Amino acid sequence: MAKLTVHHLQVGQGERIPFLLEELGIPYEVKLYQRSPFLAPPELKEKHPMGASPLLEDATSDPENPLLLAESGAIVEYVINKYGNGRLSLPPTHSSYADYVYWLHFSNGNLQPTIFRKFYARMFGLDEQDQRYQDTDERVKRAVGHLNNCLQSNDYLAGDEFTAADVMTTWCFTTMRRFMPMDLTEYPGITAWLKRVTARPAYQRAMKKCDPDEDLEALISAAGPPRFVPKS
Ligand SMILES: N[C@@H](CCC(=O)N[C@@H](CS)C(=O)NCC(=O)O)C(=O)O
Repeated sequence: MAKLTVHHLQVGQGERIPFLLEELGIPYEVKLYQRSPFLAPPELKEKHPMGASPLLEDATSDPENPLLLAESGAIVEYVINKYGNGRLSLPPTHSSYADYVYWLHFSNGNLQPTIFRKFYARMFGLDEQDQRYQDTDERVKRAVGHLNNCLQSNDYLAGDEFTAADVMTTWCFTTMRRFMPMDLTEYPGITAWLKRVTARPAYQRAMKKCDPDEDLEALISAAGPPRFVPKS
């Protein structure tokens, strides 16, 4: 049996891994870290050169010297292929394989960097009338609109089946909005998908373990959850 520990910085993308492990029915433990005040506390920074969450510790092969893996996308592929028998992924022979691979990588490779560019434009004081700010805003709308179009005609990102692409993307429209407010009223494909995905028992169980204080209704509402306020 796998001996897995997920290191999760609370209110963050680390929740993806417990969500995946719950879906796959793979046992794990979770070690929680609190933001200090916004970023990782020293204990998490010491664990890995990047000091970011999630981290997966796998003591299955060598309990004395467990493997430590960072990057949520890498962890998702590792778990699915090593312990999940490929479940929640689509094989190359599947007609939606290209869609699966595309959306699996879209959240970390495109959506998040696009949203953070706008976040920094605002943080560094660019006025909303500034063309450079407007360019970042236009690109966010393009990325979110693109995802919404996909979800207007499909139940899940890769088509009819729930896959790891949905696991990777969910937090971008739930917990991530605690840092990057985004109204989803104009994106009914995304809000309907959020309801479907977050109603899954695996998501509910994962969030109870990762962030029991989060208000799940607020996380999926079109208006979005309240801004994150660090504990003093
Ligand atoms: N691309 C990485 C990003 C990891 C990351 O930046 N995680 C955030 C949590 S949402 C973090 O740990 N931030 C704390 C810090 O950078 O100090 C992944 O997908 O795992």
